[in-house]
Amino acid sequence: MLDRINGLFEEAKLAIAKATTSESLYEVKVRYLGKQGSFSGILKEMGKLTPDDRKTIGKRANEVRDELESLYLSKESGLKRSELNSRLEKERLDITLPGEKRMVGSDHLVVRVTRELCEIFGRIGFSVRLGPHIEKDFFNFDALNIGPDHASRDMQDTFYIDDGVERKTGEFSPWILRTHTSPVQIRSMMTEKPPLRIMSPGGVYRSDSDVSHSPHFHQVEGFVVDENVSMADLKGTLGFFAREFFGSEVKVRLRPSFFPFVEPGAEFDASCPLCKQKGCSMCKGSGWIEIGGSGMIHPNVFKSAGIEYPKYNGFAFGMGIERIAIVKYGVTHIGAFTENDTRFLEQFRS
Ligand code: FA5
Repeated sequence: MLDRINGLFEEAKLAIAKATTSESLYEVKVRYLGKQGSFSGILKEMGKLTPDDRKTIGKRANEVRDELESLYLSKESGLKRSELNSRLEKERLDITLPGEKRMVGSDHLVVRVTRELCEIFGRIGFSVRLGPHIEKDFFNFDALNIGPDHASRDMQDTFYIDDGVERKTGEFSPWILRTHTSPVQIRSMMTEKPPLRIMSPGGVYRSDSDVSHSPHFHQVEGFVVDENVSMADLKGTLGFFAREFFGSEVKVRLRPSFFPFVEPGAEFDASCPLCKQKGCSMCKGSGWIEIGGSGMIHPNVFKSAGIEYPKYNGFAFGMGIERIAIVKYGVTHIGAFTENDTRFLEQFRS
């Protein structure tokens, strides 16, 4: 047994000397000195020895174990030190190098203008409601007095969502991407009681694309439902918005126009804030810039939404957020809003 102990001692010393990492060294320790290791195996057999042999062999076994333990500890501290040194070498930092500049994000121009609009209209008592982008044709068209044959229902203008139902040619899915923010008028009138003074900003979608039209753009809707609301209230509200948003000298004019959900209907223009009506490329020399649509809410809209008309009446307006941002910040093409060129976005850091 003494020979086996001495043999194992030599073997373990060699294994300790050969270990190159603290992990492989630990494996050596487990193999020779662990509970299930070679030395423990031998020590378990000591019971079979005579008392004299047990004394001599036990003494030698203890010496060998103590010596291996101390060899292990000194090798372990050497390996750990050199592992730490090589890790520090790899992680060496040259604190004299110039730092990396961190890019800080900023609000997108559409978000910034939307916030501005909420703040401006908030000052005259409008509160914000949001509507779903995936909308039912009832809210986007029918309830807004847009009949089944109206051109805006055409596939050329509206993105229909395939609901998996087979239909005859010319029949469309009732699910669409909303083409304007006006469905929020219906949703609000159906769930809230007048007086209402609501604005609703958000994304809208149309099958439309050129330098001034984008398939996904943003609108803000505004509407008031109360007793004795007049066209003068509409014009006063739009004038307040135009002065607050574009500048104190800006005027607003209404031009008769048609939208099925208002009667009378009007497009509204702002006097060009860039050239102060002297004539420039933005207003194409006319001195006026088209901003959006507006009018007195049509009785059929009140009927669909369950509002008691003529006890209550009201006005509504809607405008393109990119459109007013283009005018105020001199953006040259609508694509700049979606290209995400950081040189464009960085100009609107607030
Ligand atoms: C409407 O969408 C009406 N819902 C507005 C309205 C509300 C009228 C309430 C009356 C009462 P229109 O289709 O004209 O109207 O769009 C309103 C504004 O959205 C336009 O003046 C324009 O600024 C913007 N717009 C329309 N199409 C696009 C497009 N494809 N890309 C970017 N902006 C657009």
